[in-house]
Amino acid sequence: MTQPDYSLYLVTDRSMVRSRGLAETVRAGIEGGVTCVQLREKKLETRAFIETATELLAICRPAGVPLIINDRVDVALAVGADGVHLGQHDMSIGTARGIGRPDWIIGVSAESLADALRAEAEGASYIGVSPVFATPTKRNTAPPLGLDGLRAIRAATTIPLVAIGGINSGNAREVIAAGADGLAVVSAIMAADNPRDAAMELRGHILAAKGQ
Ligand code: TZP
Ligand code: MG
Repeated sequence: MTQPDYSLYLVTDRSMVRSRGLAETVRAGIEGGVTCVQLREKKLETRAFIETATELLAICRPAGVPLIINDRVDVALAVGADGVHLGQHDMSIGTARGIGRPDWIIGVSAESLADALRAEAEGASYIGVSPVFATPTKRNTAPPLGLDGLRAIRAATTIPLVAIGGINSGNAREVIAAGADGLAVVSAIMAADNPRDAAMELRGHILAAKGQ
């Protein structure tokens, strides 16, 4: 299977989208160049979660953009999503691989070099390096790893790295230069006045930093 394109990875947050709605924000992001979407819901009940995932899949799939579900393996299975993203306290990679489709993308958040090494050894598809910078979007994160922490994880691992936490168009290039294969953003697109333009700007920085 060819590697998914993780380069501009949108993580959803419905609290940021105001009246335009979650699905329309995701659609605009994809129009602007988002290459991968993670549906992240911390408060939604199961039925509404599945309805939202179904709605996003109808937008992502025709665009060739993978839809990954945060934490909820059951929701990913129910809707036929492309994989799951697991935190350090969520289901283990091995358990999720045993339940999910053989071709599932399974991403794992790593808050340290040790987490990253373990995720790779356990068969993660990619590592979410979390957080690179401090961010108001998520409370209770581990201390920021910084660009040095990202470089250290890049030097010690071979699978794709997706950097998250405080990433925006002002620091996008340096995060790619430090070894990230992709940039995961929440507020830079979800809270933007124009999510399509915000995604286009980020995409431009990513392509420039990768020399493409
Ligand atoms: N995981 C680690 S940091 C974070 C998540 C979900 C939030 C990142 O949000 P933002 O707005 O892109 O800084
Ligand atoms: Mg989780």
